[in-house]
Amino acid sequence: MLRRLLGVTPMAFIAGSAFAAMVLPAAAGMGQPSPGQMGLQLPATQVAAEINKLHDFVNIIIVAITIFVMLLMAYVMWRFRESASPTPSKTTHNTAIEVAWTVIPIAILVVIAIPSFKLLNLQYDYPKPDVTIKATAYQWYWSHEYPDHGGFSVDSVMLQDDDRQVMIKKGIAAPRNLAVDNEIVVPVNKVVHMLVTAGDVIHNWTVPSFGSKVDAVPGRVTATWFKVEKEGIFYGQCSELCGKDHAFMPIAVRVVKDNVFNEWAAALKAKDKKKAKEIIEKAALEQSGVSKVAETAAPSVR
Ligand SMILES: [Cu+2]
Repeated sequence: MLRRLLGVTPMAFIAGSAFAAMVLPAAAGMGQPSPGQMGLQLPATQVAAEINKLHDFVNIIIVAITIFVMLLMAYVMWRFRESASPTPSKTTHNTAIEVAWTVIPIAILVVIAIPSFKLLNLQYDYPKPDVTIKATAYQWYWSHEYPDHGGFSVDSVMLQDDDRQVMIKKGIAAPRNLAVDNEIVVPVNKVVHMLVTAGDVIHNWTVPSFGSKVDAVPGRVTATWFKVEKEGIFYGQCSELCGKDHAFMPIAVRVVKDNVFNEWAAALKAKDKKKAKEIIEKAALEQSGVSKVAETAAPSVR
């Protein structure tokens, strides 16, 4: 649609996209990408919010530097063209300018480094966990174990189209290449530590709206943490090229109220998979009204 509106040639599309990126508010999804999205997915954790802020801040600096260099080049080409300056200056050194073009870039890097280190500190300063989950990646699905809630584990395999239609008929959103058969569940506003490893090759546990992205390496345990501030469904994908089905091993995290999480965990601890599934479906149906509002409101939020 945007492509059709903005012009017929690729150049016009590129110019149009650049213009749109500058003037239109970013349209992003909460917990999943949205059509025509510009910018990052909407944040659901403090870490993701800080990542978005740093991204926007650095982008402003990049745009300002690019405009400055372009204007400077245009001015130099015009001011020192042959007809205006037939005998070129033989100047080779200018101490003031040389000091300026060394000191100013250093100052810009320091200005970027300060919020960047603050963000790194936030990401790696793990608060005390309320829930710990161990994620193991396999070719090509995820297994999540809850060691402090009875040690049960949940295997998540991507839903095929037929199975997605069954969910959609029930009124539960099941986006293509993102929906899985068994979602993992975490409580809202609780600190979750995600320990990540792999059983075969290197994968990567990523949920953009949480600001979480960590490699899953066989024989090693890496970690990330998140405290999700909103209920709903949050999707991510394996982000380390791992083989032919790399694009088809999504991660689906259902964020629910504390009591719903406890019921779900108790059901799985008692090996009652049917009841656990019913609890998730009930939560999904309750949340679907909420997520519809979030979807339509998304373009104007950022
Ligand atoms: Cu993978």
